[in-house]
Amino acid sequence: MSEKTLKVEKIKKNLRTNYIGIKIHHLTEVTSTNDVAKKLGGEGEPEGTVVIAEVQTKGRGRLGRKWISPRGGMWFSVILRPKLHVKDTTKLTLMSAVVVAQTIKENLGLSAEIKWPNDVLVRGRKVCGILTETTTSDNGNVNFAVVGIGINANVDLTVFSDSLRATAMSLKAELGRDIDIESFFCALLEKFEHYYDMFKEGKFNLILAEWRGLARFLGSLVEVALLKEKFEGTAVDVDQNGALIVRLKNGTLRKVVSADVTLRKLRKHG
Ligand code: BT5
Repeated sequence: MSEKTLKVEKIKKNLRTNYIGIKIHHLTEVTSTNDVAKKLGGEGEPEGTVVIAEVQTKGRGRLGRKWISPRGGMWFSVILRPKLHVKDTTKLTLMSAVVVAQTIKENLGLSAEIKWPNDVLVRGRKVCGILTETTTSDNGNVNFAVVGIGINANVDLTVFSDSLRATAMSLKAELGRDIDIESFFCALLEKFEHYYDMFKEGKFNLILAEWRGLARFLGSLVEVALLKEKFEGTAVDVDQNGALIVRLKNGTLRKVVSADVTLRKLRKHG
């Protein structure tokens, strides 16, 4: 068992939010914070409750992929109770990507960018992944959502495999020093509440506008990998529901709801 490094008391003292993170379950080791948050959500924990762990033994990404979650990382889940149809779940992921990217920029001065749908990158390498899961009623309305966010905060990259080191980055490695975990986490939760309030006020279009500004890959040539198919095209935009719009070589537009996107050739800027 590892020791706890996150100081929840310090967070509680400094956190300026009304409901996000007012209740924090801080665990030494879990399978996945999303598992714990889903259980707590089912038991009626209030909106804004956060579950954070030092280590995850079965951290997961989309489609059952593994999320490597060693010590030093920020592995947490937020329970939300939005009025939302399940088909709009991606909106919460896009919102959370804006939250993480903006916090990295403002709190640490690094230039973070977003890759559709759920990655935050620093200098083209993944520092954060987001996994939003929901439980729904028969009509498809969301009972509650769990937004799981994994940030390679003070992760030592030597614990990653060679292949993961080629695509991943940590904030510590990028800065050459440990980040102040508690102050970063407070800033993140405050921003989360700000954007989630906007979301609940029906202002997703404003969040999407910010998302576009952070999504440097828009306008670039990408490869899109679906479960059973791959194709190339130019990433044009995201629509109101968070789907990616890709222009194929023959000029037709194709909408993608769930996929992996790899950058092929970056659009020339300026
Ligand atoms: C994701 O999936 O990026 C979503 C990751 C969500 C993690 C959080 S941590 C808190 C909560 N509890 C959980 O169990 N999950 C959430 P996806 O887009 O499918 O990307 C998965 C891929 O990212 C893997 O197949 C690896 O290639 C790569 N990967 C795994 N661990 C990584 C890490 N720590 N940093 C960067 N890349 C990683």
